[in-house]
Amino acid sequence: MNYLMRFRLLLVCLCLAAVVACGGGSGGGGEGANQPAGSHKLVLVDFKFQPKTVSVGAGKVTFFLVNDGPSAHDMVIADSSGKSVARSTLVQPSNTETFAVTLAAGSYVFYCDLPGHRAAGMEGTLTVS
Ligand SMILES: [Cu+2]
Repeated sequence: MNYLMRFRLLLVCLCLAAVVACGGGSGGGGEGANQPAGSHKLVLVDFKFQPKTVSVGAGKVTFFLVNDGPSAHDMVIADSSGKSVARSTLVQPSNTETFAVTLAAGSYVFYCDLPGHRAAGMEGTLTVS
């Protein structure tokens, strides 16, 4: 394990600790939730992801999904063969969701799997290296 991976793991642990520490606090989640440190922000609107080209390091990856459109959306990650490897929960309009997934190096696509959304343009490419 190299230094960068150790650093990323440390960040993830710190994030988890912060989430636990805030557990009994003033609500959390939903609109206005803060982006976790080290996470990759993706904005979901009707009908696209912003950005639609994303590069991350291999290992545990945390996406911070922000639904800025009028419809609910989710995020599915599929490998180069088209096989789904992860799916976020449904993100309601004006809500945010933290979506953590462990990914090996490779080329992936991501998309919203609600009916018609991907066809309307709600997809992107994810490079893990
Ligand atoms: Cu969608």
